[in-house]
Amino acid sequence: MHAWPASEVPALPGQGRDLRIHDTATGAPVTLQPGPVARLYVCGITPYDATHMGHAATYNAFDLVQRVWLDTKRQVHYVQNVTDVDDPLLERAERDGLDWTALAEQETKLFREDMTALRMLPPRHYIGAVEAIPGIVPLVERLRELGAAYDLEGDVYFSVESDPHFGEVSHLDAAAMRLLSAERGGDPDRPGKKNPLDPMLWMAAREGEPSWDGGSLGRGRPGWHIECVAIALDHLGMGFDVQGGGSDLAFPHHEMGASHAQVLTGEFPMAKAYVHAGMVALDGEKMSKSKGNLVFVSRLRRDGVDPAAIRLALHAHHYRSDWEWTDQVLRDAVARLERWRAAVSRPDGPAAEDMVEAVRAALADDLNAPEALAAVDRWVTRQGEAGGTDGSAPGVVSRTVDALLGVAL
Ligand code: 5CA
Ligand code: ZN
Repeated sequence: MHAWPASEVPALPGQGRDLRIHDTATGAPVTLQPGPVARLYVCGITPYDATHMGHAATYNAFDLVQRVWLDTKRQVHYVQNVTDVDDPLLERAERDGLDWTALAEQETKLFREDMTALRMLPPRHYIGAVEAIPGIVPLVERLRELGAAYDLEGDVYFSVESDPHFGEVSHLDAAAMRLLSAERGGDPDRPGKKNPLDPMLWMAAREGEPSWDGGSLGRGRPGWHIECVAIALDHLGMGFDVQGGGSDLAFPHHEMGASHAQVLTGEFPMAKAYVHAGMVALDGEKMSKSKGNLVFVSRLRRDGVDPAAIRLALHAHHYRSDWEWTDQVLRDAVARLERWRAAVSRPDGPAAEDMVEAVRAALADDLNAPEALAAVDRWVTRQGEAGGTDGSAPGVVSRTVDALLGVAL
């Protein structure tokens, strides 16, 4: 699949800083020291509806991860998937009388447009579940050979007990795991499973549903977790730097994915850090496609909202906190964007080196974007109060905001 065009990232004076980021698996911050090419996998959308502010907030967090790394003169190998066949997509297509492939294509196209407008850096590999099937089948076959998978009425399940490290991503107790498994695509109540938490690796073809040749597995379609494992291992290999997504993916998705990969390779862990963004809510409830309480990026754009203001609205919240989207959040961002634009259009200002360092320090410290905004605000205020004599400062501010925050002034 093709991704979307990259906006240019200006180089900044001085030295970038290594990223220290909260790792869900250890429950503590970890300072990542990737090689010359940092490796990032972020779970992509299930394309049955348009990009809402919750998605945008999650992708915003991982865009910042890349920008911090790029500022250290590293390259970033970024991979993202598209879950372009799964139950929710098929159900929505059925409900709306649409062809499921057409629905997936249409929503993926809109996602690309939203990401481009928001200046989110594109993945180097953008891979659909359907195109990954030839790589998924051998992994499921291998798990079976290893005794880590079993058949149930033609479907193939992964046995969580085959991984001694199972549970080490999300650290939940059995009751919580069971509850979340039922809520998030699992089937803990299906009779005949070895462990209620065991997730499906391969679903045998169902009447009226799409299916593919699965070799010794028979016709069917892939489970959700193995999709991301196959794509991540194919393009990044084991031990990549960050696996990311919203906090709703910690269990079961990232936990199960880690287990699949660890049993397959005998290595541990799959990712050096598991990074999770908080949930964005509207009217007190998590924004979700299934609930329908959504504010769409594309809708705001159609209403004439500047994507740079949307970006600033996202940055105004720490990525790990759960927060509420309100009209006030957007109004504040629009006002900040106006202030910043007015400031950088003046011919000079106070020296900006401290501001650059403050933005760098804030982002390198667990992506503290609100603090980065405050640092830029302080420069803008100083300029407003006392003017300045440095003719290069407005340009430096503009480039910093572009390179580190993805906002074009
Ligand atoms: N295709 C899978 C991942 S492999 C999936 O979860 N797709 S999704 O479309 O449901 O979500 C895409 C990303 O947005 C995920 O990282 C998810 O955690 C995140 N996300 C979904 N809803 C919210 C929300 N309300 N707030 C923040 N992030 C969200
Ligand atoms: Zn995923």
